[in-house]
Amino acid sequence: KTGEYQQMFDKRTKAIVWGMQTRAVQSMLDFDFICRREEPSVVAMVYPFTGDHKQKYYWGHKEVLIPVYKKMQDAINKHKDVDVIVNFASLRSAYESTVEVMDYPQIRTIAIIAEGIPENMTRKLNKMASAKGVSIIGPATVGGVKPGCFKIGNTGGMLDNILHSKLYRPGSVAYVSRSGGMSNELNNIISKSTDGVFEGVAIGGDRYPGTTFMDHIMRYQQDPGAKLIVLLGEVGGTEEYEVCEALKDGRITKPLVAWCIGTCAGMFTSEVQFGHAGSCANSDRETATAKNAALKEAGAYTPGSFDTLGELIGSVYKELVRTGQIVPVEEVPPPTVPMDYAWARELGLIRKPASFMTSICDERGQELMYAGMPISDVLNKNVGIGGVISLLWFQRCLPPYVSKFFEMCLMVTADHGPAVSGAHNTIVCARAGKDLVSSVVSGLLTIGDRFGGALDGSAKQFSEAYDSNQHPMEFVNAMRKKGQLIMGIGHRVKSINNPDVRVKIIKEFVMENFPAKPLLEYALEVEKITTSKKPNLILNVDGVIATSFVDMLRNCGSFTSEEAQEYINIGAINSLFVLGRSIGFIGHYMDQKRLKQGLYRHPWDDISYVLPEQFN
Ligand code: Q5B
Repeated sequence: KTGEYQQMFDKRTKAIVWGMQTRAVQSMLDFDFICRREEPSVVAMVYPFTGDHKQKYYWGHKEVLIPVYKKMQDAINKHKDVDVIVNFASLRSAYESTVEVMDYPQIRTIAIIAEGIPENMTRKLNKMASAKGVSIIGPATVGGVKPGCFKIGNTGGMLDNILHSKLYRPGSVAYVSRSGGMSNELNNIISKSTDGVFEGVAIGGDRYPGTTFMDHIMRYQQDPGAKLIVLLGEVGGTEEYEVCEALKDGRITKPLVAWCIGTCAGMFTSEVQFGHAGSCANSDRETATAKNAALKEAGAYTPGSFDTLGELIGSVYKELVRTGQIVPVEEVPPPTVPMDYAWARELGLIRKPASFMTSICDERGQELMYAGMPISDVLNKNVGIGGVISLLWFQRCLPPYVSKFFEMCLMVTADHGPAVSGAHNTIVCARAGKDLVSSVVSGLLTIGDRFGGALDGSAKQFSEAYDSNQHPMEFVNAMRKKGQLIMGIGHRVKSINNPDVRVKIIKEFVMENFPAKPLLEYALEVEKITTSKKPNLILNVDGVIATSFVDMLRNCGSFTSEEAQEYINIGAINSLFVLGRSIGFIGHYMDQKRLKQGLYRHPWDDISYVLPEQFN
């Protein structure tokens, strides 16, 4: 309180923010911190879409927790010292939330940020506010700022801008504007030409703002801290004439620098609607030019154009200093606030080694890219699932026959009935009531050397034998001597008498389409030897895919021999079976659920109990 005059904001002003506007709240707290406030100005947030909880913010270098309430009533009851609401509600809910807030007598000021609130509703709000003695700033505004004391939401822009305009300590110039964007420009102009802003409010661009130019100018007139008043009006409306009256009848005695923007409207042949709902001249009186002339005539300082507004403010300020009405104070640098990581990085001030690297997919731009190919091209060029595999697994477009090979492998390995290890596990898991992911994963976990995961071993064993010029017979004997099974050879049910059609399909395709297939041919020689010993020791589906895969890597012309070997070494050859069989496992999961199959219990007669005898 200064005499009779009740300040709207001071160093102890406390606010509740309506809406989950975390950036705006952090911006308010950073402002408070550089203003050397003792406590944050935001004491609570209200957000009806979550339960009561706490939200973490920075207070300088430290972290603080600010409570978030579901209900405004709870926030108000817990924080009796709050008299400002910063209402970020959307245009649909701003009316209701403002009406609710006005029920609490402790609330003296409400800033309404939303644009587009219907004018009839704004007028109702204004009527209610005036009956209850509440000041509304807005709607359609960024808010306002009182340097050194309090800032509404995002006013003043980012911290570097706030520091640049010295909003962390009060100056002598109080301004009122319509536009939030232009209020930023005023902060800049005023800080350059004077000792800075004392207070600034953007009343908002709607036709019926909650508080008007006059409301704020009359506050500034009474406030001893405001030595010079700046009014930045605009085309549309007639309120500037009330300011003229107040200048003429002596209600405004402090020097007033005024300018209405939108003087260019006269250059257009028809009436122009500028950005704000209220910025359109409905008569000659509402033009910026007419209002500037009237303000000048009434005794306001008016520049020749907006370009010289700063100079004019500067010269009026200097006169006030010269006559001792303003005594500039010594500058004290504000405390430092750590810069946000994202902002510092954008400015190129810091660098940090990335925690992980990726080289196959980039989703950051406008369009998702698979290894450099926009997703729309992936579809327009019909690269198919084989093409997508080429891009995401190998970062390149492989020849069409390779894509076809991939797709065929996926098709033939997609399922092999419910009896195999993986499908069995998926079924048991689904019947135990588990979800899709758990059931499918349970099936996938069975893929290994014996079941479906022999591709890697097969690729390694056959290629090592082939590369070291081992005759197929030598290879078979050497493996037998080592007591090792040949990966990719043998099947539980398939044999030369009951051939595996899947193997035949892949073999024929590779023989016809691959430019060279030495490893597959080598494996077929091995098969001749193993099947001569036992008819089920055929080149199985794992073996035919694995050896063909290696032939593709080595001979399709898209890989160096080192790259081809790397894929074998890193265990990439199992990939086609894993992907293909996932299709079947998903099918089995759905099937069991659809068939409403209950919990599976293995029958006792199918278990041989071989317990130790000594306890019997
Ligand atoms: N013997 C697959 O064995 C099976 C030998 C061998 C040398 C071999 C076995 C094996 C290597 C791993 C492999 C992929 C366990 C299989 C798949 C997907 C599937 C599955 C489906 C689907 C079958 C009998 C005699 C013994 C052994 C000798 C056996 N394999 N010698 N190299 N590879 N293969 N797995 O019939 O002298 O009598 O002691 O481990 O490639 O998983 O449909 O079911 O799509 O889902 O149980 O197709 O071959 O034979 O172990 O009783 O052995 O043959 O040493 O000799 P069996 P065993 P001996 S495809």
